[in-house]
Amino acid sequence: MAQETIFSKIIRREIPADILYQDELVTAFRDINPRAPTHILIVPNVLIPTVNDVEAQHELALGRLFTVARKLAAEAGIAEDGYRLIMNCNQHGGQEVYHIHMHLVGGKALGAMVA
Ligand code: IU
Repeated sequence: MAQETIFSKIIRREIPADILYQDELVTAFRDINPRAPTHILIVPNVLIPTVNDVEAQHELALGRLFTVARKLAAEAGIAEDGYRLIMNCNQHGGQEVYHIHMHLVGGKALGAMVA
């Protein structure tokens, strides 16, 4: 059984977070340490520690990350200018919280990828 992180407590609303969206599959909240004017985390409600742990049964929730990202980008007014979606995996990927999450980052020119 994977170890829960603080994100599970946010999803269950046991600790405060600026939650922008929640449904039966995913939760989106503002990153506590924003790296851009818009920095939102979109997470599956079920605990999946890393992308290496993704299985076919997760496809619905992981697909929902994208439809919610699209909706929140539009609501933030950054859809047309553009934004970046990021998922970090393990140590070399810079992952700090082991409950997979999509970063929605925008509101300024981010420049070319990568790293
Ligand atoms: P990473 O992809 O695991 O490196 O990103 C973790 C993010 O979670 C990072 O941007 C943190 O600022 C953010 N975060 C948060 O928003 N709230 C928290 O309670 C914790 C981390 I812990």
